[in-house]
Amino acid sequence: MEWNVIRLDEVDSTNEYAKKLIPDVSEGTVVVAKRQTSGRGRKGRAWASPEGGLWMSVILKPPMIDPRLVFVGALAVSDTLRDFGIGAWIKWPNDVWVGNRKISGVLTEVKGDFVIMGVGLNVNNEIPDGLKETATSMMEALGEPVDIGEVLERLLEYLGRWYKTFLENPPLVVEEVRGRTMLIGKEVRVLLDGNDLVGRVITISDDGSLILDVDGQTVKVVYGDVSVRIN
Ligand code: BT5
Repeated sequence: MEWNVIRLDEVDSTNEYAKKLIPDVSEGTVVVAKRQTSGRGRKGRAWASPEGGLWMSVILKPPMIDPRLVFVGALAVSDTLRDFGIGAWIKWPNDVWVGNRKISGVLTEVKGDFVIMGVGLNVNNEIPDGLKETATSMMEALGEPVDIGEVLERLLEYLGRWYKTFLENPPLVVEEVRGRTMLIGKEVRVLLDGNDLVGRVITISDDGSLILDVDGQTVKVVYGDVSVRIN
């Protein structure tokens, strides 16, 4: 993949900025900002984006819109972290965690034939007060700051590779996520709108959904706005 990087000092959200470029833009355009004034997670939740973190969106035009695309982002982040000596695991469907703290989140959005894949990764940024118990950064994990340019370069390299794998063979991407999640076998609570599911994770199926055992019944949770808590 040929990446074409647009660098901004400040923006509301790189995903919003990227969306405005569509459709007059080519696949592989990347928007990176030093800080976001209203970075977003799923469902309009706020994403803390102070200076020092990596906040970016890549514009893709896959032949099909597929929820498994979000795994491409999570796998690329986890590979990048590994290169810096940080062991991370993927929390289905869109998070990357180091131990019991979130270090990165992926937000994919669709506009027309395009997918905007937003990736937020805490690098050298300060973790805001309200998130100190639940979030971490590369700097915190390593005890020293890292070269954010190098992080971006690695991340784009891995995004390109995993995107290629996704295009050729999506189940292979899922297989890799399965191997990098700590959820399998765990008791979890899946927060669905208004009705939580509690069960044991059996696996992540090839189509990308989470398969749970809920009181002896097999339940399939499709990627959507669900959060998983380890019980
Ligand atoms: C996500 O949402 O994890 C997706 C985050 C995507 C952010 C990127 S940054 C570049 C691009 N532009 C954007 O505007 N967004 C994307 P979700 O699964 O809904 O998780 C949101 C939750 O994560 C919040 O409710 C907080 O609890 C937590 N959180 C917020 N900021 C965080 C941070 N910097 N580090 C770790 N956790 C954070």
